[in-house]
Amino acid sequence: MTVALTTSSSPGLQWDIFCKVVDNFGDIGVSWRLCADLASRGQQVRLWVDDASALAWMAPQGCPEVTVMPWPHDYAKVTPGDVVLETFGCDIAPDYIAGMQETARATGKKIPWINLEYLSAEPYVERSHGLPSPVMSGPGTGLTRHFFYPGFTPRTGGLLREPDLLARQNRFDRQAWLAQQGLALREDERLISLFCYEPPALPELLTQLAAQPQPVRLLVTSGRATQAMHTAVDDKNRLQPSWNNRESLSISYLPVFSQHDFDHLLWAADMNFVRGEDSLVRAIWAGKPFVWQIYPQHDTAHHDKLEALLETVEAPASLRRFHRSWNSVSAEALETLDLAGWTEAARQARTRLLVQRDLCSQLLEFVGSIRTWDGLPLKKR
Ligand code: TRH
Repeated sequence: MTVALTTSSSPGLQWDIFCKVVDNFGDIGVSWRLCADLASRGQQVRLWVDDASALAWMAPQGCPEVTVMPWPHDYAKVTPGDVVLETFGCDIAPDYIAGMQETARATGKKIPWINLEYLSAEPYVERSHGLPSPVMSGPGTGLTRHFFYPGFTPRTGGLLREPDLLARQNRFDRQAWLAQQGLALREDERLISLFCYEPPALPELLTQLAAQPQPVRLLVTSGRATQAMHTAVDDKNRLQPSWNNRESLSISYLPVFSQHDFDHLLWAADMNFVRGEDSLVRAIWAGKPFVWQIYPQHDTAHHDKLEALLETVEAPASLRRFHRSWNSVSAEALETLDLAGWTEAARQARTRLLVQRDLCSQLLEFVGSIRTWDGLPLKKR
């Protein structure tokens, strides 16, 4: 069942958003973008997070309507917000849930409680989006959680896309931004950004890039991608010292960027290698050809997830083969890069998905519909 959406929105509500950082930057990255997006639409947000350290570089300017709060916390002293959202089933503290229960008892109204799920293009997303799940045990017994699934079709919750994203993109001055980063390029140099885990095919990619007729500059993001690149380059230098003799490949190692500058990197490059969840969406909005390294799961469930995404973006056959090798789904040699051939598909996928309503608009509407059913006023208490 899909919950019917009304056209009402929820102006000026207090949101409590919970985030547990499991590993990497996706949990906090998605949570922060959501908080900032909600704030830009007149909502007040408290982000309860167990490790806020990445925000120092990801969002150094903060956001006026978003307050970052520590988790754990003494929730007995906290009045729950008008909306509660847990990201990726992160299990809100029982004491906080007890406070939600208290509010329900005192007012006879339940606080909308949303579980924001992981992004996938698989068919189950349409079936599961919006489903209510009554809580049967623990301090929340009798309350109802609602599942909100991001996705790529109109019957899903959509993708994060800030109202000013396209205007920012239109204003973007590539040359000025590259100069600001101290990236002096050769005129005919092609730019490829690299944000990845440790893809076994990385040495193969380097061989391919070093053999390109046109010079390539690889912009390697900080952290795991940089470590993986150092290892791959060291190995190549040891085993095949002449691998880049033509010097057509040069490598720049980047500092950590704010999320805004991370977007700029994807807009500046001619092609982007991305990973995880948030950077995939940003690569789609960049409208440049991209290769996705999916977050690996032990049971290989990510294989189906990868195929679903490739189908959704209508990736050309060669790009699909490239993805399978890059993600170790197949043992085939890496397909030859085809920037020209893959560019049109990336542009078309972006155009198709821009028609879809963005995640925040849909979430506001969804919360509005839950509040209406439960007899809560649309306006702030
Ligand atoms: O870091 P990730 O691999 O996160 C992953 C995935 O989300 C995965 O699905 C999840 O299960 C796992 O975490 C726990 O990739 P992702 O999702 O793209 O998040 C990276 C964030 O880091 C994104 O918001 C962009 C941001 N970023 C910057 O802001 N500056 C930078 O310099 C870089 C490299 C990234």
